[in-house]
Amino acid sequence: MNTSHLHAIAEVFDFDAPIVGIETLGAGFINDTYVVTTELSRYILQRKNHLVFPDVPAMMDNIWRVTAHLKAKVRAAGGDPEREVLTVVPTRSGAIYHRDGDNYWAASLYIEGSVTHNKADTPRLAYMGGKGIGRFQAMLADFTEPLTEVIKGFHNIRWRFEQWDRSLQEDRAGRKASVSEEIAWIERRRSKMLAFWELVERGILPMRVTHNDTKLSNILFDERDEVLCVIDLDTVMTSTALNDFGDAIRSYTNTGAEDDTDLSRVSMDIDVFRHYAEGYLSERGSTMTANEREWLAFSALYITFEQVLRFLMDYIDGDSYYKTVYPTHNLVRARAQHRLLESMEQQYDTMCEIIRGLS
Ligand code: GN1
Ligand code: MG
Repeated sequence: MNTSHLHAIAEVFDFDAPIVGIETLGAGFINDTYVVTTELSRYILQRKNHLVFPDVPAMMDNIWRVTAHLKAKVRAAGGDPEREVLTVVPTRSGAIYHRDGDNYWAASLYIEGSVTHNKADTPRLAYMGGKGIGRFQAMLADFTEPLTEVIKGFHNIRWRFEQWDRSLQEDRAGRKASVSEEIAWIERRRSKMLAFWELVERGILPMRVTHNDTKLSNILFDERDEVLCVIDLDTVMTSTALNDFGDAIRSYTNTGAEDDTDLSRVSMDIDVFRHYAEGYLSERGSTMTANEREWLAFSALYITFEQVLRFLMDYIDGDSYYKTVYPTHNLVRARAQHRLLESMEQQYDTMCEIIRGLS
């Protein structure tokens, strides 16, 4: 993005002082993120990917309402709502996003002194991450307003299978024949995964406000590694809370990388699972139903399976969704996530025992 254009975009937002610099931050797969420094403070500026989020205004409205609810809770508990909850910064004309041609932009406060971690390499970090998401969900347990489903069927495996069947039929990039073994991984587990989603459809697992991208790096910690707040609220929606747990387990417990080329490095670290579950249940325990508790461990398998499907489907589609660095990147990701899934399947009984032991 051209620097002067970026400056012009940043000028639209209601920042506290003249802008002195703009730098790129991080490397998400979806949005482009910048840090804007003014003479007085710092802000986060993001170009929201409207190919992934077709209705950015509705997405920003979800974020606005959910953060307002969280801020009220934090205020009532005597906390600092500007540090413990993400704060959306409106434009000078009071809008919660800015549209520039085809692009949508949004800004938030940069929380000074906060740090993120990419890997839960200590038991305490895993525990604190679980607490962070557990608390987020507990504070939203009484949020009953409807939220827009910003990405249709995001963790709905029935919908993912519809997309999957269409992808295989179209075979847009001509890659299908080369991944028949991987396709079989998906098909073998189809009915089991659909059976889980049916519990959600039948109301046996309740619908709640969910974050939908609960990796460790989406939690800000303070200097003492206490949880400050949960960020990246783009995918906040109504779904089963179990998937927030499952997605965290998928990302926290992996002893390898999400796109590891060496599968011998990839497995689920059961100790990390235990610590995360302890932290999560310490905050959420009392707001969970018996059915949620019973299916908690399975949600890790479900979400990891979904990720194998999504990476593989994107490979088959010709890499149109995830940013990739090299041509087989999505295939490598799918294989590495499949290895993780197998490791979870092998340890599933132990995972269930751990959850029962914490009840
Ligand atoms: C995407 O861009 P990032 O890292 O926040 C994706 C998640 C995937 C993740 C895989 C909106 O998240 O669902 O789990 O990549 N987000 C969206 O690393 O599709
Ligand atoms: Mg995300």
